[in-house]
Amino acid sequence: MRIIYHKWASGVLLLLAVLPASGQYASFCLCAASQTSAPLAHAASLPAARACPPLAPAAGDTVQVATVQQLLNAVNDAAPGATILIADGIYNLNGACLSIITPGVTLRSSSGDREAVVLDGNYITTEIVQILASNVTLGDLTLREAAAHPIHVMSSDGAHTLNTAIYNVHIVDPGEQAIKINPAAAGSYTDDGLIACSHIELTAAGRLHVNDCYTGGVDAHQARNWIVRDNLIEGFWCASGLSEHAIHFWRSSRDTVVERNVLRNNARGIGFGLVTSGDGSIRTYPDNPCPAAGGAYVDHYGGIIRNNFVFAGDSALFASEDGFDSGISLWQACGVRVMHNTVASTRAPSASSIEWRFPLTDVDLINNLVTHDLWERDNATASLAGNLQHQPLALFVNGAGGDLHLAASAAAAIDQVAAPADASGDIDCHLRPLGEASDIGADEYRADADKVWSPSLLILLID
Ligand SMILES: [Ca+2]
Ligand SMILES: [Ca+2]
Repeated sequence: MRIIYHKWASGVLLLLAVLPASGQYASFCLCAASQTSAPLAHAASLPAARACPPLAPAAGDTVQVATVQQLLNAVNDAAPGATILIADGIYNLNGACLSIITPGVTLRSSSGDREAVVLDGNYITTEIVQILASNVTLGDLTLREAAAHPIHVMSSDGAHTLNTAIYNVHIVDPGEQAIKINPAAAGSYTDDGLIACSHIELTAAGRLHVNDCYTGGVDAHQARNWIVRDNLIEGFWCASGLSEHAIHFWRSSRDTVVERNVLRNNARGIGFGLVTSGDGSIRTYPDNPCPAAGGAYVDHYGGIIRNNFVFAGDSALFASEDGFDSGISLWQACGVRVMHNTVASTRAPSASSIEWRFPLTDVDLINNLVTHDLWERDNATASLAGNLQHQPLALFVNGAGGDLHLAASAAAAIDQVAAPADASGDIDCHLRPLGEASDIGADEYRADADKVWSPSLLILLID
């Protein structure tokens, strides 16, 4: 096990991340080095420091590839545990699909620069990477223009697919959903995955290639224990039709953690659950995680949504058929905790900033800050504390542009609440509380936020 500490400016050492020997990044880190990839035009809206250290150097069996054919051969012939290092360049797949059926395979750029290795489907390749084995890692890559799902995580007959890690990946213009997570065989599931530090986007050019608005960011069915953190996901909407969410776990998924993501200009931000009937596609859990349901169908069990920025401000999104629908939606979601999120839009959503819907939905909604409605629908239940709704964009550093950090003048939100123990760090990994009390929403205000994190890292290795 590797433990990373970060040296705080004051000299205090904070526990940042605990990395299991498998390389899977745990979620309870407070923070680590900032992202090093190319700056984005709207970088100001991103957290000041994210829990995104570089992947550890490749170890063990490694294979270097520099052509599409070498890449295909390496994937098809990989030994368990092998790392495939891809040389910088653009790889026009022209129909080829990388189907990983060997456990423990890592597919990553040799340089570590995710923008320097582009696997391009050119809308000819349907799925760029299929993951059908456990302990597979994709890292430091760009995947663009898949005709269907650029990444498809699936179980196989008689075997679960566990511990998928998708880390520092840039996905551009998926023809369908960017990351699809599916049980492809009855009784076998795709659990315990991680999607982190990645940028997933649908651009105006890519939007023209989406059919019947079958698109979205991350879409998971019957999946358990996934962590989706520190990602930027943007642009998932259609001129006609309602896009899937930027992040959606449903069809009896369970215990998803969604944290510190920045979601911009998506028709729907985060969704736990959607439907009230499994339609024959039901995963049951023997420990009965929602006794109140009495055995009736639940579309998402448990889980945490915390410290996310969800923003909509694109006039083209608002002008589209369905507009900006909702920031966070809990539909037939039993036992979810929704804490310290900020949802802001420059115009009213079609539905709500945050909503909880259907009788088996039972939500803890704590210390969230939104510009429009918190909406209880169709006999759902919520335990509400510390939330602020109908707030002006003036509370934020740049409310019109989507930097949802609190402005110094945001007295309505600053030092107003106590944070729950399971929301002790904010979207920038600032520990709560700063000042006299914790602040409402995803940002804990700090006047000198840029100076909090020293660039020096102290790394301790403990076997
Ligand atoms: Ca405070
Ligand atoms: Ca902060």
